Amino acid sequence: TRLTADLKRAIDNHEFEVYYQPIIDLHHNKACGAEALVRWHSPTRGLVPPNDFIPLAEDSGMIIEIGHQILHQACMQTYDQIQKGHWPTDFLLHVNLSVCQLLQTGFLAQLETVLAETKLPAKNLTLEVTESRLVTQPLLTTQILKEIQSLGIHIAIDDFGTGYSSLAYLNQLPFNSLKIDRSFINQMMVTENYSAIVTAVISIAHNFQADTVAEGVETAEQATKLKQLGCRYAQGFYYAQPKPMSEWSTETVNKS
Ligand code: G
Ligand code: G
Ligand code: MN
Ligand code: NA
Repeated sequence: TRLTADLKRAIDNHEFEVYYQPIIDLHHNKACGAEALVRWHSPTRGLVPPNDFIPLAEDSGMIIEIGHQILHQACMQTYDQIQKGHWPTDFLLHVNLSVCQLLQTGFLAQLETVLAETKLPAKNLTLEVTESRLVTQPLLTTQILKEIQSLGIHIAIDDFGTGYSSLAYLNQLPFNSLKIDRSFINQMMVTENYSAIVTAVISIAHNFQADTVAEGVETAEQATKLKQLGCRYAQGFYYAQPKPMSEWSTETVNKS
């Protein structure tokens, strides 16, 4: 198709740009990390959001090369920000990973190469994987995630609570943080049931010595509630939209 051809050209021409959305430490009300969210600058289509091309990239296998470019760009820019003193030395860069990237042969070597080339320490990198995508190959993905952790890279489970995986499976899965899906955060103020779900996720994470990141925080009331429930980290439009590195500068988020 036309989209496939355009996407191929986009890879050759490096048309992808990483945007960053701050992740706020609710204890200090400042950014302690950021999630990398890719955008495609297409010469004919304009700025294309990931939902419009990541699925095709996954089906066609192009996600392998696109994912590599994204990871490289994000690690390079993060190292640069830390070097310049704009971001703290313990800043956590979150990069989304498709399961097909995880399962490609030589992925571990690719990770090590990217870190070596960009000089970003492994401890500054968190890879986000979507829970519902892992269950297709549970044993293999668990094994690979453990190997990734052994490099010093952290694992976050994205969209947690929306998939069909069991809590028994979670017990097998290596992870350093759970990202609470924004549908729960959204409903939390409306329905007591959702507030109970958020409380349960935070409790599960604590039992696994893992952190929780609330996604899609849009109001001060949600932020206050999350603090009361003991959630440590949050991201969402209340704090900031995803934005290109050129718009980040040294600005910090200050909201209580
Ligand atoms: O930024 P936006 O809200 O449009 O992102 C939509 C979805 O696209 C998110 O759920 C996110 O997981 C996915 N996504 C964004 N950037 C990347 C990326 O670099 N790699 C992969 N695999 N998915 C991404
Ligand atoms: O699936 P993933 O969690 O990676 O998705 C991140 C997506 O969520 C991005 O597309 C980003 O633009 C979007 N997003 C970030 N903050 C908010 C928010 O506060 N509200 C909503 N509705 N979407 C958000
Ligand atoms: Mn994510
Ligand atoms: Na998510």
